[in-house]
Amino acid sequence: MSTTSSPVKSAYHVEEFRAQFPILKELVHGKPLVYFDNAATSQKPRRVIKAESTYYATINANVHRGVHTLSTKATEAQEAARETIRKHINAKHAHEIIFTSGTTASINLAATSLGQLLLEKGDEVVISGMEHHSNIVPWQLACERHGATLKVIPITESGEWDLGETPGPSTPLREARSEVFTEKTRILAISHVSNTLGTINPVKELIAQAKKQGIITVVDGAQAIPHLKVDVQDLGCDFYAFSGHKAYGPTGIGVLYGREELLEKMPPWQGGGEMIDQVNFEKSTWAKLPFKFEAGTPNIAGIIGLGEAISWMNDYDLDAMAAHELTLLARATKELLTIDGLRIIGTAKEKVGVISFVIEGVHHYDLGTLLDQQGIAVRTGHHCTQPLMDRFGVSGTTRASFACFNTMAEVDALVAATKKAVKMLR
Ligand code: 7TS
Repeated sequence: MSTTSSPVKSAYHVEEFRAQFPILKELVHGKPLVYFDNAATSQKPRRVIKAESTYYATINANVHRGVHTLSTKATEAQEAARETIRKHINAKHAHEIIFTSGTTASINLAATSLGQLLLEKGDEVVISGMEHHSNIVPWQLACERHGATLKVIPITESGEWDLGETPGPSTPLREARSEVFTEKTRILAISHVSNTLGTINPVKELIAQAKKQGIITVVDGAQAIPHLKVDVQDLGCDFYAFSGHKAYGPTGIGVLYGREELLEKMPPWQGGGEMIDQVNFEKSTWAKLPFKFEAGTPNIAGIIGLGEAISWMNDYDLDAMAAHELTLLARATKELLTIDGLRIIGTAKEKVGVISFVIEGVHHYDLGTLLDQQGIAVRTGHHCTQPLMDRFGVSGTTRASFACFNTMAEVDALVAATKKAVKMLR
């Protein structure tokens, strides 16, 4: 379903991006929409919207089930999307790409199935203190089921993993890491990029350390896929989870990449149609990968839409998009800090275009409501990271998260509207 639109790889023209997002023409409270809630869900370019509607209008049929023409076409379109995604994250095999309903489902699949395969009483699962609830609760449940313990990497004041020293190419992670991993550690589950802080974590280094000890690694890539070029083989992770809807794709579709060798060993997590080889009342056997983990009719339109979103991103330059978002972040950071009593939560050196802040004497909900009245959409609250809020001693933050189509003028509008709101609320 991919189109032949010409790539824009040179200078960054934000208007060229804006023209592709129909929703940006909407007015909110009579004001032009300023959409700064991309970390919750990104907006969708016309090509993605069209790919879904074209699917429904011209080839809608169930996949891998019929011999009729439409079923064959739907199957081919779905499997082409799987290949697009495989290539995008550099997985070795297309059957290592499992379609789920989103990151949450992907991590639940991993936690349930890996838990059953690996965890025994006394074992440990390590996560970090900046995880989204989706990368905490499934592991808690798995630990409860198998008598294992959940351990948490602490977070520094700047919003980075506290591993004893700053990791980097020239400063290899200290062996002090063995405080994080013990001989009982079986699984490491960490986010690539924090949804609340914007921190880009040194996942590759920690994965390398974990691998030395035979620990299985699961990466929550929900916030990385929209901004970073991800190469799962280079990262060395065993699993990588993400959602379509945060990367310009549709809602209700996500991916769990898993290394073939492990997926082969893992038990299915849901039973139903298409995930079986043979069923009889005594015992059933399982379909080959990836279908063993894809019970029931998949979100075919969503898969095709996600494939289109990935193709769309690849027709542009993800690095240029991320660099543009970082210029917006730099301006927002500088200007928001001129507001008396404003504190930024998440000041890591390596960040994507996400800024979370609190303002003395101003509740984030009140600020969010006043910003909305100016047409500015931000997220307020705990961002599904309550333990992280506790770490920073706040009940919630206001978060602006940038995408390729946002402009400097919009950042200035956010800053002006925030200043105005603060005057009203204090
Ligand atoms: N992991 C991270 C890092 C996330 O940011 C999110 C969603 C999830 C997992 C769950 O993804 P889902 O698609 O399955 O819901 N984060 C946010 C957010 O920051 N604001 O709204 C949703």
